[in-house]
Amino acid sequence: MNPTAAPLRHDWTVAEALELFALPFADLLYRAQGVHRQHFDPNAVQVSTLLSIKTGACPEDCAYCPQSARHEGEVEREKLLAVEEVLSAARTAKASGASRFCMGAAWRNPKDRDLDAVVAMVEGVKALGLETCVTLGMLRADQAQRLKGAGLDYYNHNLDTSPEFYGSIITTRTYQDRLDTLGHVRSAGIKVCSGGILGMGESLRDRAGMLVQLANLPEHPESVPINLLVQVEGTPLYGRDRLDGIDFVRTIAVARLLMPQSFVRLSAGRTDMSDELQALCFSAGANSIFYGEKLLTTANPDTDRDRALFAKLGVRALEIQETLPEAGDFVQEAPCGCGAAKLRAGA
Ligand code: SAM
Ligand code: DTB
Ligand code: SF4
Repeated sequence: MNPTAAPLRHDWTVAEALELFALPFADLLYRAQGVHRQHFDPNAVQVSTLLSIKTGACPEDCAYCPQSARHEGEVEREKLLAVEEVLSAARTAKASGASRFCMGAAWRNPKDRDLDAVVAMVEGVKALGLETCVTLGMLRADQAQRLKGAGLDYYNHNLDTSPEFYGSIITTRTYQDRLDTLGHVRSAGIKVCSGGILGMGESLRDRAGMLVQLANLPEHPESVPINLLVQVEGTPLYGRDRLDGIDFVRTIAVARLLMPQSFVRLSAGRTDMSDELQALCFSAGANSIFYGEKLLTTANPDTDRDRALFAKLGVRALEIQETLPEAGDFVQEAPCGCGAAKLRAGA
């Protein structure tokens, strides 16, 4: 993007990442924002909307997840939605100002007949003029190729944490399984969305370790979701100590420094964050959010609150105006007249 910027690195060490984490907060933010400004408009945020297309009854044992059949707190199960239901939700998301529609399924991996339906969903959502993302669990190489053929833009598959801490959170699939899926997605030519969760009881070294794993992939993921654990009653991680907000912002800043050209998504957990904490995250280099009142099964901030936050910060929603011909009406001037824009009022 920026020819004067330092070349991207794929040889980060955990020790180097820890040195960045240890910087005085103002110095870390200054450096992260400097790198952010080399590659991105600092006042523009990419906006995605999520839909759970198949909910609950998941055979995996991810300790954070309310959709695991192994936890008492499992959410109410729903079978795979009909294609038309998904497209109707995608139309609503588009009308509300999202530029990307992400569909999530509580599967260990998709069966080939499930993929027939997902292919139809991806084609339909794409035809609406939205970018498409799916998160379906582990993929084989041929399944990734099929999704690419359907026009899929992004595949979300998180590393979740460091290799060392991983075994205390998930035992039913390995870290290497996750890396293999990311390899299939990349080889198929689909953009990679991969990040993790903070606040699960991991150490600072684990946070550094996770970011180093992501940054040292052969190519940086185009999108890096940083989730704050949403604590759901009945899941094994319910009641863990809450992560300090400043530690969360530091992780966003280090993600920005290690992966300068990636979109860093301030992902799950915003409902529990103040506007001030979210503003710090944007200042540290976060430039993507989930927009809409539900994540997969848990709450996300009200759209009114997000529109007010964007307006207060002079932030505009990115991308739809670049990717969609009719997107000119998506943004409007912020009330201060400073030229910043906000999500369309009344959406
Ligand atoms: N089943 C597929 C999988 O695990 O790859 C796709 C759906 S899964 C819900 C997608 C991601 O959501 C997980 O990898 C995890 O990072 C995130 N997630 C799930 N539950 C969460 C929670 N309670 N808090 C924060 N993030 C969560
Ligand atoms: C990601 O990293 N976060 C999103 C998305 N990828 C699929 C999911 C968050 C889920 C939060 C818990 C829930 O709503 O069930
Ligand atoms: Fe299943 Fe995905 Fe939840 Fe793990 S994170 S239990 S794989 S839905």
